[in-house]
Amino acid sequence: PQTIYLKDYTPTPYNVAHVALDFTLHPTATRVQSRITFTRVRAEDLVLNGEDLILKSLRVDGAEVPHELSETHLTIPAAHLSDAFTLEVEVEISPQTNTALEGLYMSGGMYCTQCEAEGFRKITYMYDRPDVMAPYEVTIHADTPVQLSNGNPTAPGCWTDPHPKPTYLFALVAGDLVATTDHFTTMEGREVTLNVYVRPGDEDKTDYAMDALKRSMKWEEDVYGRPYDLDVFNIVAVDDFNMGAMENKGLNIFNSKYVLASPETATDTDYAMIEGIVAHEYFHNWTGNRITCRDWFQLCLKEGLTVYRDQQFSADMRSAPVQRIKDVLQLRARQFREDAGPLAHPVRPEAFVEINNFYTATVYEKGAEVIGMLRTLVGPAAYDAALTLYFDRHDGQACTIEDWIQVFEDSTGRDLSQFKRWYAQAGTPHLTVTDDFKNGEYTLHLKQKTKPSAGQPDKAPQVIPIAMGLIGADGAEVLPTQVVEMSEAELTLRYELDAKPIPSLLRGFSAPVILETEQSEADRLVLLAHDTDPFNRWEASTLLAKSNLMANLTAGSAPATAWLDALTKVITDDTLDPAFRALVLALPSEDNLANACDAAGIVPDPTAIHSARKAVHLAIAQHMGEALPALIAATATPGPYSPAANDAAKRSLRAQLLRLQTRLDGGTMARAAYDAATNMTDQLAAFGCLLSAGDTTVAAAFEAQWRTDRLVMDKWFAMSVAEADPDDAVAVATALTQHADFDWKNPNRFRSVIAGMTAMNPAGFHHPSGAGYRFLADWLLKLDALNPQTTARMSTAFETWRRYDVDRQALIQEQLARIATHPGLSRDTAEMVGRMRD
Ligand code: HT7
Ligand code: ZN
Repeated sequence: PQTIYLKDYTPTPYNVAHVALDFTLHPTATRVQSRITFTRVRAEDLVLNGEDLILKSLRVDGAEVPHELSETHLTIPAAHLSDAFTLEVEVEISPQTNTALEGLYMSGGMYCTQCEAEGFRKITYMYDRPDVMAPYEVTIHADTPVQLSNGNPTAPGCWTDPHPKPTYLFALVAGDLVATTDHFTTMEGREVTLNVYVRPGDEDKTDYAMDALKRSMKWEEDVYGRPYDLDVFNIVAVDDFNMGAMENKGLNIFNSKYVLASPETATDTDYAMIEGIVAHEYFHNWTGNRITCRDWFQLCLKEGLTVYRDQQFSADMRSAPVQRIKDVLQLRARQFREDAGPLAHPVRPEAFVEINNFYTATVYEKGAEVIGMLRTLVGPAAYDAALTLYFDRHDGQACTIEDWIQVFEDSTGRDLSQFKRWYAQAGTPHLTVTDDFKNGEYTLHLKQKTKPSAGQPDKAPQVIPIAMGLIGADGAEVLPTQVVEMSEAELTLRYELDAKPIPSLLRGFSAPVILETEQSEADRLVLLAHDTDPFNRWEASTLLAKSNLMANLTAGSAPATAWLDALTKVITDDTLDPAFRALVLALPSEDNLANACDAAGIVPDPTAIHSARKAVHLAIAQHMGEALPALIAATATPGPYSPAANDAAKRSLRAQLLRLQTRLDGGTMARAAYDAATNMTDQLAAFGCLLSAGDTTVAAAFEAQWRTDRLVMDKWFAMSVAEADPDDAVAVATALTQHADFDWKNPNRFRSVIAGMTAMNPAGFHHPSGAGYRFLADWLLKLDALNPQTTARMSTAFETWRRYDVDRQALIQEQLARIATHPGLSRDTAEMVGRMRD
């Protein structure tokens, strides 16, 4: 397969002035007529993308012309083209047999599209690349009640999108859909009709998505000064979808999981995800759609910035410190993991085989961290000014990271050439800090180093903004937060002080680095109790939890009483946000501990990690013992369910406490909570507790109650595997794959069972028998033939294989080799497996 390089970027020899598309929809024989107006830039052949298309007719300015077809391209020789011409093409495609869910496909009897990154080429012949932008006119002929496309409607089935857009933002939906409708008046006075389209029967689950949309529209006006620009904004929920959602201009298409919510069927986490993803897709209208990417190497230009903006939005809608802690938990779980393994790549990659493989945590989440650092470095006012310049200067353009950085350089006068290394160097920098106190001088010595990664043996120092403060041994703040910029490999900071303080470094996690200090447990206990920065209070608690878990794992030690006391103090402190307390109570994940072992030079044993985590959890439960029932009672949320942060916070603490209580009473209180639950958050929390306690009836009861609800059943499938005893996990997962409702072609259902094992039951997945690895490989090979994108994404469960013992390594290698040599393996999966094996 061909590798595409950033350095090879060349503009097209023709521009596209206008695109008109006429669809006659049919499940297996859809006709697409296109009328595309081109203007010449260079006299070269016209080479357009096109895959899985049956060409029916082709004319240039009304005349037949010679042309060549390959599996992937249509070529018309330059000799038959003039300065300006219209290409008319008719093709036939088969949405029903399109199982890859890219291009035009069918989901539950409905037609829908997914064109990012390169799906438009499965609809008709076109320059399928983001730097070719044009206005679109679309006509849809279909016997469906609803037909939608981008832009504004002009007649039934007819749509005009005046804003030039690349192919990846094209969308079409047709089917039996019902809309919830509302309105928003923009800051410019534009009356916008808002619709959330769902399948009949789901219309009572759209309120929250609509509410989140209106709040997003208002927030973006208030905070970024950017209004919406069409008369209609449509959201459609689709059951079969490879990712979370898609920001098509004026017609966002969503995985139904991120639209549909009712108190009975969706958890607080689901509500928060819906809010964040609705906002994310809406914010793309400015950061992605109006200003798009010149090429796919610049993906972080739109994704990093849009993730950063949706995180800002969620922080404003909920608790900012809690949001930050959750974002960092995600970053460490997904992006640090990626950066530490064979799939590490820069935020702006320089080469790819299949671009779908680069919709990664590094591009999205590290990309967002890079924006956050930029804002910290220049300050909030300069950030706002730079963003205004970015929107003014680049509206309607396809841009690069260089354009983005230039805007900051021009608006602040700063030289950001070194900062650009954050986009170019893969790997997480390690920041090692030592300190000393002598003769009234406190010295902090900082060193940064990034490990080599594929193709990058030597890394240069990066600009690291370090937000820091100093705390006295009595807990009083000696130095309030200040931002120190580190740009060299080493930095020494000096402070005149009366006594040695405790440093509180990287407040708010001001840079995506791994901080290595020699901080004592005693100092961590002071920070946990007194740090003025909530992020670092939580960080202290997580480091204490980790060291206690590691001590149990390596030496069988019982958790330190001082830590258990401190934990109890935080948990019982009702002046603290319950959501914060819940985060403090949550133990580091098993994967996180495996990584901690690896970092400490210990080969992780997933079985032992699972046991150590259980032992420490039990010790916490025993320590809090009698206090638990009262604490649980104090988290009650009387009155009707509200997804708002306050109530959700209490439920999240309640769930953690109930887990602890279950370790003591074997599930008595969880059973009562399950029976009394009136919302899915409480029901699912109690369900998990009961499964973990070995309850033999609750799974069937839950299933019987929710059999007809697709999204709730996804939770049932996932939870059933996640809570299985590691020795039984493969058998449980295998049995679930034989369940009548295991529709493996549906990505949500597939992920429920497969990731329920790989991500949520690591001790089961890494079972010494190798059965977990075989199970994953079997299912990846089965899915690959139908849906390469989701298969490739899920193959990353193997990315940490080098951490493990030689026996496990050999077992994983065997499965990776089996996948790699499978006849007909997709380009997507071949690239991922190849990179993991290198
Ligand atoms: N920009 C979108 C990314 C995307 C995608 C979405 C659905 C299916 C396949 C996809 N490939 C790429 C989603 C986003 O980041 O907002
Ligand atoms: Zn996005």
